[in-house]
Amino acid sequence: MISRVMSAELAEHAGQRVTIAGWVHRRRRLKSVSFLIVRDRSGLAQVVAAEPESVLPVEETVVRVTGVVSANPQAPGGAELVGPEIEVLAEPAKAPPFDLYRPVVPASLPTVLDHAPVALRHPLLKAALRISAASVAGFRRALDGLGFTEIHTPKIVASATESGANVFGIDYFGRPAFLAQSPQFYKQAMVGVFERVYEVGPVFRAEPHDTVRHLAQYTSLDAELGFVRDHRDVMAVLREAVHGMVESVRGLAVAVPEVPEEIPAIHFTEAQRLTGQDEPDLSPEQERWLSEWAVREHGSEFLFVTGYPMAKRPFYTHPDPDREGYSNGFDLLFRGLELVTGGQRLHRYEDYLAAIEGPLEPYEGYLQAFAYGMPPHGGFALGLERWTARLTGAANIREVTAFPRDLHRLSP
Ligand code: AMO
Repeated sequence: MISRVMSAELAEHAGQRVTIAGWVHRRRRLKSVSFLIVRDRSGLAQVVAAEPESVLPVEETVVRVTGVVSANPQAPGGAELVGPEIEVLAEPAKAPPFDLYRPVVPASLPTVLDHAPVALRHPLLKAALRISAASVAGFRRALDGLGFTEIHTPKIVASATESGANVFGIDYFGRPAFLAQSPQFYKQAMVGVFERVYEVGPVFRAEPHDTVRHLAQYTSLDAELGFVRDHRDVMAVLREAVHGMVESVRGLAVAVPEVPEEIPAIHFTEAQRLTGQDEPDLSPEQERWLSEWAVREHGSEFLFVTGYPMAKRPFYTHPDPDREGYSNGFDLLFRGLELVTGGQRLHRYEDYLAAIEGPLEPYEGYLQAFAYGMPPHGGFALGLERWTARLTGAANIREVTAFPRDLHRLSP
C-alpha cells in the first residue's frame, strides 16, 4: 500500500505515484478536463480527471485518490495529480448549507453557527481556529519559559468567584453548586504550591446580554505568580505572554500587532480625565477611544489601564497602598476591547476575613491557602475568543468560536 501524502507536500513527489486523502472541496470543469480539488489538513490538492464533472464525487465526499504527481505552476502548491484512481471512503448524506469553496463565507453568522460541524470546514473559519490554537501554544511556551507550571482545576465549584450575578447554578448530587466563572481561587491556591502557574480552560458566565463580546462559555488563559512587588510585575509577565502569542501566530494571522517592550500604561483617573467621564468603570466606547489614543500617542495597539476603583473590583483585589479607594488592578485593552483583567491580590489571611462579605463557609477551601502563608502575588486572565476576534478582525466573537454558547444557543 502506498502511504498517504499531504496535499502541501505534493510538489516534493513530482513524477511519483502517490495517494492523497481528504474531502472533495470542489468539482469543476475547465475546457476539456475536470478537476477535483481535495482538501486535507494541510491544504488543497488539485486532481485532473478525464471523466466529466457530473460523474465525479460531490462536494464533501471523503475520498482517497492515487495518481501520478505532475508539476504545474497553476495548481495549488505547484503540482497536481494526474491519471487518478478515486476511491470513495464515505458519501455525504446531505449537501453543505453553503459552498465551502467560496473565498469569502457566503452565509450569515446564524447559518454558519447552526451548521457549525460542516461550516467550520470553510478555509477562513478554520484559519481563525488555527490562529486560536497557535495563540494558546505561544502562551504556554512563553510561560513555560518563565518557570510556570500548567494546572487543571475544577469547573464544578462551591462558590461564585467573580460576582454572584452571572453564575450558573447546578444540582450537584442534591447539593447546590456552580459552574466555575474563573479558576481564580484555585490558581491563587496553587501559587502556594508552585509559585507560578497557568491554566487554559473553559469558564462559564451566565451572561444575560446579547453582545458581540460576551459568551456564556469562553476559554480563559489564566496565570498567577508569587513574590511580586505589586501589579507591575504581573503586567511584565503578561507582556511576555502576549508577545509569545503574537510570535506564535506570525505567518498565520494577517495583521499581527507589535508588542512594545514596555506596553504604555495610564491610571484609571487619567483615562477618565481624557475621556471626560466619571463613572467607576470604563464603557466600551471609552475603551475604543483609549485604544485609538494609545495608537496616536504611543504607537501601541495595546494599552494598560491601571488603578481601577476598589468598588468595581472583586474582593480579592489588593488596594493601592498609596491611593485610597483605588486598586492594584489593571485591564489590558487591545484594538478597542478589554482583553485582559488582572492585578495584585490580597495575600494575608486577616485581609480576606475582612474583605469577604457574608458567611465565610463557601470560601473555607480557598481561605486555607492564606491561613498557611501566601506570598504577595497577582495574576491575570485573557479571553481567548476576544483575542482571536481582534487578531482576525472578526466583528463578533462567535465567528471565531467553534461552538459558541450564549443566551440563545446550546446546540450544535
Ligand atoms: P474577568 O471577569 O474580567 O476577570 O475576565 C477576564 C477576561 O475574560 C474575558 N471575558 C469574556 N470573554 C467572553 N465572554 C465573556 N462573557 C467574558 N467575560 C470575560 C475578557 C476579560 O478581560 N479572575 C479575573 C481575572 C484575574 O484577575 O486574574 C477574571 O475572571 O477578555
